[in-house]
Amino acid sequence: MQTVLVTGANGEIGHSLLHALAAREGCRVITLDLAPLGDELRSLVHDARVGDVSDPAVVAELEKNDFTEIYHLAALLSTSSEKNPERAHHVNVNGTMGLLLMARRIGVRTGTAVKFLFPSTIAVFGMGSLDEKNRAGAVTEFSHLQPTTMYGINKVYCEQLGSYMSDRFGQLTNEAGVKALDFRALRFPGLISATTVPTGGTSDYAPEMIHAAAQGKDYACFVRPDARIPFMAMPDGVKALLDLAAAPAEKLTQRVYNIRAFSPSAEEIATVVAKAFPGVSITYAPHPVRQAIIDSWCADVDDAAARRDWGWTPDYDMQRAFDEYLIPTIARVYGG
Ligand code: AKB
Repeated sequence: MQTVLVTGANGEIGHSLLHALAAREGCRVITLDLAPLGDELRSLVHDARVGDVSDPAVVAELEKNDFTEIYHLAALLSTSSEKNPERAHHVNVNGTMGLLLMARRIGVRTGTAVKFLFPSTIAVFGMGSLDEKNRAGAVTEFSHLQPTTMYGINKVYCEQLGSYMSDRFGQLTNEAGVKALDFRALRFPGLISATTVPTGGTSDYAPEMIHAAAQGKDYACFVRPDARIPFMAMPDGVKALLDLAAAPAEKLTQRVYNIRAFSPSAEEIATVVAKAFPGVSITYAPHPVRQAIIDSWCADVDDAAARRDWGWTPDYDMQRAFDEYLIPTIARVYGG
């Protein structure tokens, strides 16, 4: 029996991940979120805790469990973090540090390395100008790491913190020489779910546009038509997390991996959405702060390392994501 912790379980990734974990044999899932889980999600898990991941008392209670895997999804996303940078730092950095230390202590106690799955982001990249962004194209894990947002800074730091604690601090702790902590991170592009709408992110224009159109509502997009970042359908995001968690440690040549599926401009997304849901109007009203964030993120990432080391490949390109996942599922969600 594996005991798995999912923090931020009420968020978009959490919703889909909990369904996938519920289908796994021999898996006891404990969740943590600031808000109680809805009835449907509650029925999928063993124990649903309500609390703040950055609260040491909450972490002390969690620590009584012998977790084998932790999916640390709780975070303030990019737009929310710009509105409240101090809170973002507290949750995104201190919350992660507290959980990493907890995971390490559990690994020491149980003699089994705790796998710590960390969703990082394309927000760790920082392009100095649009020209630099266009010239850079698909960036590797190791270049352009000059984030311009609090969220990006928090995430790139936590990638390094988790790697440090696994590679140095983590392995020194068990008498038997067993590694206590096995940190693995994925740099997610914008994720698009057919069943939930995100809040507080800057890649939100794509899912907002699709969900608005599916309800017959017009949409004013908060970035320019030429804005381009990579995106991915949510089932691929969850698949990537589970595949990276399952990958044999000896196959992994790095702790942090880029992943991607497709990289359309806002206008290319709008064209597909307008065709799928005719009659809605999509206009552009760029928001200066959010546009600057998108301009600072890369146009695409190079995910060759993930493909090579653990066989990453997305199931959904843009066409398939819309035709076989987003349009049919969203139409059902909104009843027609
Ligand atoms: C955000 O927009 O903040 C997130 C992300 C790309 O990490 N969706």
